Amino acid sequence: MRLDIISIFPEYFAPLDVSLIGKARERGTLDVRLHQLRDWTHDVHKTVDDTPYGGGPGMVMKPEVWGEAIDTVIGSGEPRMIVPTPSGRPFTQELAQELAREQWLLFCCGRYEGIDSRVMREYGSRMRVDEVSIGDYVLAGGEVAVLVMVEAIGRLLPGVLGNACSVADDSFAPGAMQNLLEGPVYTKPPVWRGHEVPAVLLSGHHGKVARWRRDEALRRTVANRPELVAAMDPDTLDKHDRRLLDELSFRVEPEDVAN
Ligand code: 6GU
Repeated sequence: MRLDIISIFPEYFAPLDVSLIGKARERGTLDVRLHQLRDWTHDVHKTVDDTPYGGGPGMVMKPEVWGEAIDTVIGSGEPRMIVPTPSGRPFTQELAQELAREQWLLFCCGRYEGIDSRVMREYGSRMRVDEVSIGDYVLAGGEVAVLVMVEAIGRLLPGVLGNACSVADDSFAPGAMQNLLEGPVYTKPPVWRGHEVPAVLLSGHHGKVARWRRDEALRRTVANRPELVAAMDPDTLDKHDRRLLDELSFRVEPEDVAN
């Protein structure tokens, strides 16, 4: 996969040199190219922003600079363009999987109040452009959001993770334990500072381990993300699930209701 990133702070992307993503780049699975937006300015101050039309606080990134930068980076190609912004569509595991199937992604990092909207309009008529948010909070710029997205996408590329199963097992992977967060995990030693590993995990009883894991996943999801439990298809809840949810005082639609 080719991945271009245009930013006024390309230094933000130093973490892409290390770990899984760094290895993927060394192997050629990922071809990451960083670009300094200011290289496409023409004034001595290398100005990338200006005051917003209509007034209001902050500064808006100028369209001409972005246009020249994007034209040069893409040439006659048509990457999928991603613009990180808190006003974008949510970045989810599903979107990460969709983007991991693309051959070429271009990330355009805004700072200040964002990029002049005509840039997204202009390129939106030539290629797929998505404004994407990584969550309901405001960052100072899109760089960290792009790091998040590149890591989420990169680990899905064939051969990037050592263990193919660990991707399928992810909390939000379709077909994992549907809609449930992953429960707690343990390794050796069996007792650490007086804290024991749950005995069932040492029992070698695969059925009991699976049931215990589902219970823990349900408990954790009720505690941390109750809306995910509320959104579960009630038909996917067995008797044991229902009893556990009842113990946790989590209300679910009763079984066998005549429609
Ligand atoms: Cl993608 N950018 C910025 N600046 N803030 C954010 C965001 C993106 N996603 C959540 N907050």
